[in-house]
Amino acid sequence: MISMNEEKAVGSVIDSIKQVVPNAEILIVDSSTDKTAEIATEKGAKVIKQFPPKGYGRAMELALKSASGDVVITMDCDGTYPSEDIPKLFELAEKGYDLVNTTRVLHKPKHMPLANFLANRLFALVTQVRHGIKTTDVHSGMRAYKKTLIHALEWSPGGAAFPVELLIRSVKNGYKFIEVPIDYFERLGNTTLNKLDSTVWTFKRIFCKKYYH
Ligand SMILES: Nc1nc2c(ncn2[C@@H]2O[C@H](COP(=O)(O)OP(=O)(O)O)[C@@H](O)[C@H]2O)c(=O)[nH]1
Ligand SMILES: [Mg+2]
Repeated sequence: MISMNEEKAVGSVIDSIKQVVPNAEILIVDSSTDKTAEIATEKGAKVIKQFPPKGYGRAMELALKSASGDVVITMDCDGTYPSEDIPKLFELAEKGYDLVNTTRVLHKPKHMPLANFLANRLFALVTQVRHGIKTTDVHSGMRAYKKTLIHALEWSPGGAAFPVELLIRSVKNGYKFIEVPIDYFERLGNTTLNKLDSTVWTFKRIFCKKYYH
């Protein structure tokens, strides 16, 4: 996970992960000024401090590259993703999928504003048309990645919407991809999402050739 000022959520998120996969390495790249890192450390997570914050993408790249398992599962540190689905993602990766994406938006989740739901569906539709990738959610934060994939490709983590690139670049490079539906819960604490910036970067990452040479 990556975290920035998630002290309201981090404790319960780590507890829920430990309940499902007690032996998993829980690693957090933290850029907080609040008590997130202390709580996470006390709960047994490995915390890598990245401060001052360098943005979602750079934190996520560091987290992905620092995890030690052959399969790395990402989630937001905000209580929105279902920890109980971790084993399902892990099993699909073990079966041979290099990237197991999840979709939150097969139906509109109760706790996702309508505008966000429609935007997510649009981003995925444009990705389908442009790249031929069967997806309905290019922004999901819950995924399983094979370690080999993470280290084989060169990423551009600067700027918003990095999950879009993680997905498209992986599939365009021939890695085996599958997507499964998940529940999406109400967020604990406040979002850091800047909608305009995220939208602009989403289209840049879908269309600009320099991201996929
Ligand atoms: N380390 C780090 N974590 C971040 C940064 N920006 C966002 N996050 C974390 O990334 C995750 C996704 O952010 P969130 O605000 O939930 O965005 P949303 O899911 O699009 O609403 C959360 O766990 C945030 O705490 C950052 O600059 N550095
Ligand atoms: Mg979130």
